[in-house]
Amino acid sequence: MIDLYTWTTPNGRKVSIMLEELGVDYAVHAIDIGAGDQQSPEFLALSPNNKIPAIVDNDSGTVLMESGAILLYLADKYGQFMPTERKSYWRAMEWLMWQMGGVGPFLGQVHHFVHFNPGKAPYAEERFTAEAHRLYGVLNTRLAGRDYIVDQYSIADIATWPWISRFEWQQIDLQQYPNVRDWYLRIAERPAVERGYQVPKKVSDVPMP
Ligand SMILES: N[C@@H](CCC(=O)N[C@@H](CS)C(=O)NCC(=O)O)C(=O)O
Repeated sequence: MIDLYTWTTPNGRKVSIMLEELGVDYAVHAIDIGAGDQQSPEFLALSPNNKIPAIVDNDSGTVLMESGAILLYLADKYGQFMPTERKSYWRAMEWLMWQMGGVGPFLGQVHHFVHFNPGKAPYAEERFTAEAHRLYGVLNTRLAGRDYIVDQYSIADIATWPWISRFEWQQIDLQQYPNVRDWYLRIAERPAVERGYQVPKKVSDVPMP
């Protein structure tokens, strides 16, 4: 049994979507980051960076924070959603790192400055909005002629999709990025994605462009 500590955010949903895709048994523990649950000593013992998501795998005694590490761990443990052929494996790793180092941090800043605090820091709004468009452009180019980021559906897609699901907060018109839009809708149709999106609780339907 796996314990998942999470909240209704893109980084949290990556892991609930992965667990739903794998069809494994897991227990959900809601860490309300708006209420400051992430600062509790109990959670800090699991996640030394005070951020969700984190997992405890009770089979192996593994405790992990960082969504990218958790996705890699689960892909390795269950032998799914990560290509095994060497070239594709590293291509998927490359795009997973692109998500972790680019999409997550920069789109997160768009949420902060553009969605939650508009008008307070025009330079930051302009800078992070421009970076968001650049990242959407990169993904749009990568997805030209491809159904998924690397070969088959993989953790590169699972890591990236929940961030794109916040396109409204980012004030992005997905029609401007048709390959991203088609990929987004393809993944949104998966029942495991629909279920994973609603963990630890439903706040809305999956956004549709
Ligand atoms: N690099 C981390 C980022 C995790 C992260 O930023 N989590 C956010 C929610 S999406 C959080 O816990 N924020 C609470 C806080 O910053 O206090 C990962 O991918 O797991």
